[in-house]
Amino acid sequence: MILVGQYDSPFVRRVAVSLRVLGFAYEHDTRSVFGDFDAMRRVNPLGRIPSLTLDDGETLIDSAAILDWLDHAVGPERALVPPEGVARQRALRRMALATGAIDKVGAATYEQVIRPSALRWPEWIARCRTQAEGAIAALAAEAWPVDGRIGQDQITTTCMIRYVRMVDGALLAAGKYPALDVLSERCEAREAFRETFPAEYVVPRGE
Ligand SMILES: N[C@@H](CCC(=O)N[C@@H](CS)C(=O)NCC(=O)O)C(=O)O
Repeated sequence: MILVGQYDSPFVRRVAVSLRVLGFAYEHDTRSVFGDFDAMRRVNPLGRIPSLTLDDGETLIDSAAILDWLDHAVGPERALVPPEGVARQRALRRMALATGAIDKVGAATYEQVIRPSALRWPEWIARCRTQAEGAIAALAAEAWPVDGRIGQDQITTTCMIRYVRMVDGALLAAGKYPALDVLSERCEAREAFRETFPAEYVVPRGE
């Protein structure tokens, strides 16, 4: 399998961590979704990451679809999202909050970092950050497990935390949400997270 996309994308990273936790081997294609845009569009018509090219040559796009494929491949006993009931609803809600926070912080970051400064829209940035703050506070109020098997809700939320800390640290300063600090420290200590840890956020910068 070939995973396309760099680990500073939390969507790529949650797939990479899940592949490792579930014991799948993969090659890593680290071409940039910005610098190698035309090549990326040949992999995924949307020109986005992540993509996962399977051994039979088929390419899956969108992290949620890739994670769904992985869960089905390993079966309900090992799946990272519980197969049914309240546990599944809870996990899906947490994942929606975490991916929603990534979307909103991402939108604000593209506006603040990539877009030329003369074209930036402060009210839009503030709105996106408010939405992200709501999701992050809701995740901080969840009762996170302190041991046991790791699930996709913990993987996705930990990837979200690292991403937000790289691009907009004030939203998730250490100590602001102690429950998220504990979750992040516990997960980031695992091999699958250490081996995919993004040191910095690499995108073209607007003037
Ligand atoms: N819903 C998609 C979102 C993927 C996404 O937003 N990827 C970003 C990187 S974090 C990207 O490709 N950005 C480039 C662009 O959209 O132009 C998923 O879960 O895979």
